[in-house]
Amino acid sequence: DNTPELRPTHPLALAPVVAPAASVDGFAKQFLQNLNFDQGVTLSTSDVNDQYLALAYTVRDYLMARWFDDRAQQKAQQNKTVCYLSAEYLLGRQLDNNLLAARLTDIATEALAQCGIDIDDLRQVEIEPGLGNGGLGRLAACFVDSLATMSIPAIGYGIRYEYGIFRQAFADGQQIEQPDAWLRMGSPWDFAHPEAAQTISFAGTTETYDDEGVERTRWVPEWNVLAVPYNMMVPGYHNGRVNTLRLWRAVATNAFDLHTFNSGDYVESVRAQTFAENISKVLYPEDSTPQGKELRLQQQYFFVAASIADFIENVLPEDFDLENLPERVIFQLNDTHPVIGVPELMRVLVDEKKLEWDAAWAITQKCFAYTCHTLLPEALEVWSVDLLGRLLPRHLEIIYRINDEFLLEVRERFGDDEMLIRNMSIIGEHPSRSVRMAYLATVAGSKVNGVAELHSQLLRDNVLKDFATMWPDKFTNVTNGVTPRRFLRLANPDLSALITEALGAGWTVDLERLRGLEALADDADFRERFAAVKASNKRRLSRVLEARGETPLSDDHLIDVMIKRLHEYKRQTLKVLHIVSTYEGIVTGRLDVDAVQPRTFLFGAKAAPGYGMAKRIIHLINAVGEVVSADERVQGKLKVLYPANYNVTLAESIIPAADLSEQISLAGKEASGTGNMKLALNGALTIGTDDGANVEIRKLVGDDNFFLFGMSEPEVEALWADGYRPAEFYQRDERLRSAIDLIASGAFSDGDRTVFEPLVSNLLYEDRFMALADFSSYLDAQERVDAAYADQDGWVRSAILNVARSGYFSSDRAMRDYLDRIWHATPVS
Ligand code: GPU
Repeated sequence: DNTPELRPTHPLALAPVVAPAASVDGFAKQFLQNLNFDQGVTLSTSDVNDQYLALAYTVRDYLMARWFDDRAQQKAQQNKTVCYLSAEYLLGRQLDNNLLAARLTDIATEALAQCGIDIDDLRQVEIEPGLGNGGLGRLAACFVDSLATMSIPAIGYGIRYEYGIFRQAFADGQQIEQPDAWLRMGSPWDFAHPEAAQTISFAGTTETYDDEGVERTRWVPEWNVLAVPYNMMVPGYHNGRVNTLRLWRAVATNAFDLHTFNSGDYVESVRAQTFAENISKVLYPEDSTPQGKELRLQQQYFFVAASIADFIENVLPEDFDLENLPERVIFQLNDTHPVIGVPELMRVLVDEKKLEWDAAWAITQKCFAYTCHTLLPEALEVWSVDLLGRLLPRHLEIIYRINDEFLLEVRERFGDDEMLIRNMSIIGEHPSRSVRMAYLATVAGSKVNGVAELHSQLLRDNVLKDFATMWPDKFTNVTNGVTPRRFLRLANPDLSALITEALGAGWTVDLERLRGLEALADDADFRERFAAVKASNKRRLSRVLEARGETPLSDDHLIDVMIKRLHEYKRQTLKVLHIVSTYEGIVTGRLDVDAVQPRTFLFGAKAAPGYGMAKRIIHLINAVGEVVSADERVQGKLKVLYPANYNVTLAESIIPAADLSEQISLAGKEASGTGNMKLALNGALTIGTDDGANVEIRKLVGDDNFFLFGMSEPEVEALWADGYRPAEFYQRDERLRSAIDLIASGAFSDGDRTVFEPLVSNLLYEDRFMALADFSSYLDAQERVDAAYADQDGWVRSAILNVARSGYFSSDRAMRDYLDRIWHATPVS
């Protein structure tokens, strides 16, 4: 489809777009052509980055024809499209995923080999696009993978940050942040479409005007920027589909400097362009703790306004009647970050398309659905009315009107209960006037979902209780999932091969088939092979760590893994207390050394740069690690490893090698967790609290194959209500006292007692996340782990059962649940 208006006559121009031949020769030819004509080098003068880029372009070339096809087909079929709106996509490396999806892995490997190149060398060159912080961003990446694999017409919309999540380094055990210049070496997986740019406006005023006898409002903005889309292809697995991830980059408009910064100073005005371009410059590195910064609101509005306009103008047919919009689109709000899209769609419908308010509101309510990802009060995003009104004056007016009408509805339903009105209002008054984005999303959305059963229940019972009373049917659950392509098939090739041998190949798109492994858990030969895979994954991880300058793993160690963002509620501190206690127990002779299994504690975690306590915890982990790893008295027994800059790429090496998965958040705090799923799926046993999706993991894998500990959520509530005094636990529990005293004594800070004092006194006198209350239960569970690991046969059996029973946690299943319960979209035929 080469633009028919051009009336081409050349036969090539009339022919359909075809991919290069799917053969070693076809691949080699395209690769060399890209190397020569895109990279401008010959094979002999090329370096490894040239080769990597040419390889990536080649894979892209294969996907391109399918991507054109899918666009054309979606346009023709006019199916309902899922528009996933997310400020974060934590994609991880693209090369292997795309080779796998397009069945090109073997062809590419051989074609490159025949060019004298080892494809493994090129794999290492790719810098992963880290356009997200953690679970929420990675979830979005899993979802777009599953949507493509299930042939659902879907577009992922987001921001093309120039700098993704910072690179973490350690200096003297403390985190330092370095900018993530991921675009520096080229960006072969996305391509710009400047012709489809959108102009996005900000600030200014609103005014009313007479529109042929009708009074209307319009926004007179003060400045604007261009949103330039970059498409990334999202190939489905072995189904020939390619969906789109459309990420927006901010570019100054030509008029930008002239309009607003017309100082007559040419150099100043060019410099002022960077103001506009700052919008997509950097990802905010706070996970679950929004900062309320103006630039962040600019980012949110920027990408959401561009996405909505893009969908209406470029995906819908020209003459589309917007009354029918809900039949063609569902905008899924990935947490509150894109919620400003609600008043934006209202503004487009009412101010621009001139629909009546009520009609526009009816449409808007059907077009949005909201996923909440948290229970922490500090994670619920609010925007100050001052700031929002300054940056988006028309949107604030619209929000006020939405709120007025909503509160009328509340009064009609519940009477003039002023307390209730204050509690439910989209506008909060204390400590200062602000817009509660979660409430706006709840009022506007057709559905509101939590991300695990417990989480959805707590949303209904606590955080959004009044709304759930008002609209019980609005609330639903969709338990998270993870893509088995990346996190099993690619990350764990040996286990994948073993599974395929046992069950056939279909499991990659039908993960419940893993159930077939249950029977094999009792097969000694299969257990042996499963154990051999785990051992080989540990050796592979060891090589990866060595290449990063870390100490290698010891063969016989239990690999105990805690990989997730550093956050007090996730309780890395509780993990440290266990390590310190075990260390102290061995050194003082309190513990029977033979009962303690040799263990390596492996951490991966970044802390938000401004989160002081989290950074102190990192420092403590590293300090404890250094002392423990160097102490001859525990040599061969205990080791602590904390490789810097944990990211998706490193996760792909750690997860397949893990024996034990630490999921130890305080019950009621972790919305779901998704690392817990990835680890169970790769045969790690979980030690965990009854929190988030742990609850469902435990139910599925069975109590015998899961180490449960700690208070339940109702017990947590009861202890709080009772008045929680952590120091009492310290007084009562000798093991706890010894561990804390050792940290306080300066044993891990060269005798300096001040270094970790804030951390220790926080634990003793505040301990918001009740690490001390769960400590003894946790240690007991760890003793059960040691005993279980001593029985290798039993352990491997449990590990196999974990794999066999984790099929439910495929993001394909999560997509089916979204489709059934919320989206009601169907696959393209
Ligand atoms: N999550 Br809110 C984030 O990663 N970032 C956030 O800003 C917020 C939530 C996580 C939850 O903490 C985690 O429990 C969940 O599994 C994940 O989102 C995906 O739903």
